[in-house]
Amino acid sequence: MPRFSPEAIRAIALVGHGGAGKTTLTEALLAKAGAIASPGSVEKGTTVCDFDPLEKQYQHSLNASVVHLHHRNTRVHIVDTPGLPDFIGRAIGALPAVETAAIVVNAQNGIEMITSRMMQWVAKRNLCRIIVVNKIDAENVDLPGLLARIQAAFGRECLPINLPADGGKRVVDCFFNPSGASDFSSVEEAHSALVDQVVEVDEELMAKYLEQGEVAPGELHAPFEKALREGHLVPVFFVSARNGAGVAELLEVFVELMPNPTEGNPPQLLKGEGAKAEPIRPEPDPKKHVLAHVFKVVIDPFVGKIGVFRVHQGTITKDTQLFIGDGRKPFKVGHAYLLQGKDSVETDALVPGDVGAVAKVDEIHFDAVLHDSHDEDHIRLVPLEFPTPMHSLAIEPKRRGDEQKISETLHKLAAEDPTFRIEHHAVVNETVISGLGGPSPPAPKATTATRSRRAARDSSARCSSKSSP
Ligand SMILES: Nc1nc2c(ncn2[C@@H]2O[C@H](COP(=O)(O)OP(=O)(O)OP(=O)(O)O)[C@@H](O)[C@H]2O)c(=O)[nH]1
Ligand SMILES: [Mg+2]
Repeated sequence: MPRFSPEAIRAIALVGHGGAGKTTLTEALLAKAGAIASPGSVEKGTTVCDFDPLEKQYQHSLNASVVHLHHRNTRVHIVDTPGLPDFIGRAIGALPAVETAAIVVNAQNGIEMITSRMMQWVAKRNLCRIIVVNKIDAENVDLPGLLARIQAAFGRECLPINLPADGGKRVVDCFFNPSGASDFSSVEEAHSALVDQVVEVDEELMAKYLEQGEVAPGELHAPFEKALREGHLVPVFFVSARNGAGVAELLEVFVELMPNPTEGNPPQLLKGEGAKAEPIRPEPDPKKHVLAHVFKVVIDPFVGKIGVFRVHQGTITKDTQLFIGDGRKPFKVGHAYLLQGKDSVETDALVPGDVGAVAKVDEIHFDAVLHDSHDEDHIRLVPLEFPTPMHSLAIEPKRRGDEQKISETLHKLAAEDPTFRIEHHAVVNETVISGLGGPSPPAPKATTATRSRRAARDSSARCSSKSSP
């Protein structure tokens, strides 16, 4: 497998409300880049990302799923996240893995609850943002109205970087090659608005632009990245994951315009304890000591515990010895993997920007910092803010003696979901589980409680609903 320099890597999370089309779009991007032969469908349960039987049953993503593709000598890692509120902890948990969040908006439904909340969560984590309006092929969509609502809700910095044409069958580029007719608005005006916005972050370029009336596209790259980093520009991209309009162009934008690890905002890491903790800035340099962050854990019945991480500094190979957080006992990587949904592909090296995985490491846990030197301990991520679990269930074993089985299953769930909590109330000798999902979810949508109940049932447990804490 070819090695990529950090400059040739992009890491992008698709986030947004349930049903916006993130998994379908991931599928379309994988197919367009040739990573899969043809796009699967959520309805048929044939997508790379929704591989869990429950995801197929409910036709919703329940986990953050990682895939990668290659386009123009660039490796693009995509994290497809769940949009259902019950599983949103798994989407928030994945944000530290990427430079860019693509907030996918359903053109039919417009701005939804998770759209707005994601825009805030992502801005708080200092990620670069792009809004992707999907389903432009659908009937009765008001795209000019939606663009106006996006700008009213999230600011004038949300500017179209392409526009739909031929009734949503294709798109016209407004940045690289702005010419042609669009379904609404003007391509030339959209181009000028983008350039105006970008040059505002660079005084010298602004002066040149005012004097000459134009700047060469090459000169716009660095200020474009700066504008993204500072949240001064949020490009709005129109696409249809279903009919393919804009998919090739979106790949192009990911590779040409979205930040590589040297261009994005650095991850929010702290070194030291308590009040003495200070922000540190890892260098995305493959030659330095390793720093990586675990953003997802999977307990696989066959493979064991899988830690999915993002490399921020250094190079991880099969021979690397890694420490977990402040632990003193290192583990040897053995096999370094890239992920493609449920499949793992062994690779010889993971460098800054890469999203990779290790298997069979029992001590690995969500939010762990992995490093290869004692100088690099006492480093952790600025804590992620998760919604408070609002639903609790008291559970008890149906049969005496099953306590151990139930406890193991619950701890597996807690390892995988950062918002799932287990408490033992000693006075009444009661185990209470809490999560974001309500105890009686409307069919067919799955919730944390559904999974909890299912897991608990599998472990011969009986649940009784509790009032919210
Ligand atoms: N018409 C149309 N339908 C689409 C498009 N993209 C996705 N869909 C459909 O929208 C539904 C939801 O798509 P998903 O890809 O599962 O959406 P998601 O954002 O991954 O949803 P969650 O996993 O619940 O967060 C499915 O029925 C898709 O077939 C599109 O571009 N046009
Ligand atoms: Mg999905």
